Amino acid sequence: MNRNLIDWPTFIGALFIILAVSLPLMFFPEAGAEVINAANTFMTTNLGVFYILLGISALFFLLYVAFSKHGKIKLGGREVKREFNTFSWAAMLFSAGIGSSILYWGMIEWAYYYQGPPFNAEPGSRAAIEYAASYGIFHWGPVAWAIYTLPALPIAYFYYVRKKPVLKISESVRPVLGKVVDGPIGVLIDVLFMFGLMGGAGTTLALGTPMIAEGVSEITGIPVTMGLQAIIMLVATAIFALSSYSGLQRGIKFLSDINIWLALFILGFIFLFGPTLFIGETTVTSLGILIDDFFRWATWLEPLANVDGYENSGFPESWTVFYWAWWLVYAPFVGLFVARISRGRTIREMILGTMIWGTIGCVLFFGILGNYGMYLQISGSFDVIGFMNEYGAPATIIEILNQLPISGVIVFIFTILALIFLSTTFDSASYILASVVQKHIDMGEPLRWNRLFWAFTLLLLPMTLMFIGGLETLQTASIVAGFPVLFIMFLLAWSFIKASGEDLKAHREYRANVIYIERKPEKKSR
Ligand code: NM2
Repeated sequence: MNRNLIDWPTFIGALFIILAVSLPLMFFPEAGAEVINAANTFMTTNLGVFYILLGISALFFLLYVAFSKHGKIKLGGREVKREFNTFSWAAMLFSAGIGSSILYWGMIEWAYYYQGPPFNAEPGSRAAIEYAASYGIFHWGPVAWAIYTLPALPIAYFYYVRKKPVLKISESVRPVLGKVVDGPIGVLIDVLFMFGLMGGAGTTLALGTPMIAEGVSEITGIPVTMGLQAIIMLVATAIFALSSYSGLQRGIKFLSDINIWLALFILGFIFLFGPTLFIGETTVTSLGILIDDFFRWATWLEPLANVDGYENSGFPESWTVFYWAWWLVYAPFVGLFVARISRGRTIREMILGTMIWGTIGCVLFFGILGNYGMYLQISGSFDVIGFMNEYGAPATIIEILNQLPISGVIVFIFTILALIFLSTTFDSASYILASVVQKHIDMGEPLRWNRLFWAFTLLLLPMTLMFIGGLETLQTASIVAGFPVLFIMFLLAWSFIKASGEDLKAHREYRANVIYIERKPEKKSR
């Protein structure tokens, strides 16, 4: 065990902040839940505009970078080959950034919009149905993926072009903050990012566990209890701890590949054996609606509620702002991960690849899973909404699958898929948390005990909260944990432009299609 490699202030700082949040919640669950809910409401209502601006600016920023000369820079020297082929690369970035939540929301998000549509549409009306089919794709589409991709730019740039063997957020803002990052501010940036990620992971686990539990209960007949949910969390942890322990090339890549194949199977099956034509047509039509309404949705904050009989629906706060906050807390982590696997690509390939593959993947899930459920509702063959209002979302998801042929097999595969999807997010998260608390990782991998340690720590807060009966509180944890990350995003974007701009100035082969920036490896710091 090499203790010298560990960056103790960050390690202890992160642990401290997690305990500082978990312990009071453990001892004062009710008061704790109240404080968290109040903070959520305050943030989404009063600070929502910042999240909305972040989303749309991130999208334009990335498009600019991709098509400017910054986008031509290759990550790594002239001889460097791509470390992963495009399929594995796309599979890994999708599996890391997307977890079991896509199965949850992909199946059921439409049902919420159908009943509570945006823009004052009548619940259940034609307009509501159109929004229901397309708004989910918006919340998992290009803006969301732009939020994910932004941090990858400076991180990949410093890692592969400036050759600093440190995978840290604080390191990526050095061009802007200078030596300040070597002090407590640097530690604070890393700790806040880790805290945000834990909040986001909490939201994921709090949504995924009850759904997997419903699946297990459907297959085995065991009722859904807290005990069952706890066992599921432990099994998921065992899987992702093991995969993170075996590392990037073996464990993480292996699980991601199975994940994608199983997902393609489920999607293909529902598409072919469900209402194929309806699914196809509705998905395509939704894309049109989304493109047509894009700017309206991407900037909607409902300032004119109460004028002309418009009611305040709370839609932007509870959906768009919540989503952007959730993508935001995961973003530096996904950035670190995407950066790590993108050696040998150009910045443009990394940006467009992540945004395009990511969006296509999400469109497939929402188009197929969501429209299948919506078809059952509209055609009257299964009252999804009635069932959901009575038994809740997780049970409804499994019941929708039960309407398919060979539903036993499908529920089984779906449940396994949800478990693996959850694990592929958490294995990369613990891998990245471990990297962040090391001084350097020398192109290799972070220490094994360190990876295991963070795998189990990720479980701590959700597990305690579940036992005190507060998984709901955790479902919106991303929002509270995410606010500081907003500022970090801004620093990251600035820092990338500053550093790559300086290097490009010194660079001669200006007009080439791919720009190689050769620099000597920089010294390790901190
Ligand atoms: N995002 C993509 O729970 C998950 O699937 C991981 C969720 C941010 C909405 C991320």
